[in-house]
Amino acid sequence: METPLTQHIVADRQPLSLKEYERVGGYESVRKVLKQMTPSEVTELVKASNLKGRGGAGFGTGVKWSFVPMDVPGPKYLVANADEMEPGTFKDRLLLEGNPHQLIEGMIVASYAIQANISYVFLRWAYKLAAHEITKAIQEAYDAGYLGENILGTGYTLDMHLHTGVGRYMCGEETALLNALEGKRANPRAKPPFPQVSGLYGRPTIVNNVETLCCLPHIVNKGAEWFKSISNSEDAGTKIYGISGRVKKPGVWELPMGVTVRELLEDYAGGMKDGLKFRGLLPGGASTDFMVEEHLDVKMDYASVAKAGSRMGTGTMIILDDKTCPVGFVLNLQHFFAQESCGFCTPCREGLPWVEKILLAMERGEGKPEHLNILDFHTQFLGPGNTFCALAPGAMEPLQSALKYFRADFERHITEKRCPWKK
Ligand code: L3W
Repeated sequence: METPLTQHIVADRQPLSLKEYERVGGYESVRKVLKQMTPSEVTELVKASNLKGRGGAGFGTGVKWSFVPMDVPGPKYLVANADEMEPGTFKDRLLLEGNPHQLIEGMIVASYAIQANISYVFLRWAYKLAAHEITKAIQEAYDAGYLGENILGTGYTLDMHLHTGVGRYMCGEETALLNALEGKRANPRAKPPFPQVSGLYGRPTIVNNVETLCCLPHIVNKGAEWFKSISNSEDAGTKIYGISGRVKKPGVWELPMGVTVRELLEDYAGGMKDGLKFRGLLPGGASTDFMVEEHLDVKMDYASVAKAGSRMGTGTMIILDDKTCPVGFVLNLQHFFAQESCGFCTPCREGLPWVEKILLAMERGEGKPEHLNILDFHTQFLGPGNTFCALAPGAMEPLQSALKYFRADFERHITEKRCPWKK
């Protein structure tokens, strides 16, 4: 696949061996940063590139690194968040399976910038092929002297370990991930302090998403201005977008940041399957608000999607069609979130199963008029600021927007005492 970054995704998922990767410029950025740049110059370059975190929040990567206290003695850590478990999100998987050396290269650049000597790939349990490819690639990188002691004779040392999670969505939240890495229960921690200051074992730690780290070698090699120039919007770079749902050609594509929803849906995903009409979409995994027909010309970048009342999140859309019940669709998501709550804070632990129970009652034709008010209340009660982490507020985003855009469908379930989509 020809992409603006040319080797961001290897489409056939046949990862390059180290030798092949080097032949197309692999590990050049490691040579450059270790031999020609100071750590703070690398951080400044990434800041200037305007790279924003691709895991969902879109926080400035260079800004995040700049919070690491560089004058404090003792260990620092870099962690690649490869715990991709957001429903509908399958972009990091292709990078992990298809181009593991690119991730390792990006991790070396990031580790050097914050002067970490130990790094981890925290990988989703189910990603077996990725585990195999990363293990192989880490060993190749050690054998070639890109990892280990005195890398390329520069005196810089970096070790890298693969850690496989046990398959809990919660581990994707950076502080829960750090607890899991320490062998503790994966509850989130209170922030502040942010991991940049007190992370793994209480030490300064940077947690970056896989796609974010994979952008780094290209930024180092081609520069901050180049990275900004390949975008179609205020947000720099390319983005790996994805589409799932009943479209003609579901998939993932690396495209300039800021492609419109319509272009993605019609030009790349080939439009809706025959006989189906578009009703709405979740722009970035399940924990985002629905966008509808009026938003088709919105650019898929952080600011534009926020202006449309949602969040770009992971940039991998889930499409809702007219032959799928929106209540059942949201019920399915709430089942996932209720199951994945870590149970640490009461609103999330008790509230999500309650929401699921009400939606299930509606789907079974047992919905009551007061249920709509109860759901409305829960979207506030489980909203931002009322829970310990972003899991429950994220779960409320598809629900609150479904209640806004598809309210008549919820009402029909109650008045007709059945799901209108079921025969
Ligand atoms: C220092 C501050 N650092 C924020 C840092 C923070 C973190 C990053 C983002 O969740 C979202 C969530 C999911 N001083 C800081 C600061 N930081 N303020 O910036 O932080 P935050 O809190 O905005 O988000 P988060 O907790 O990291 C990420 C959403 O993404 N999501 C889920 C994605 C799931 C996957 C997956 O399965 N792989 O990516 C989709 O939308 O709901 O809102 O590093 O330390 N003042």
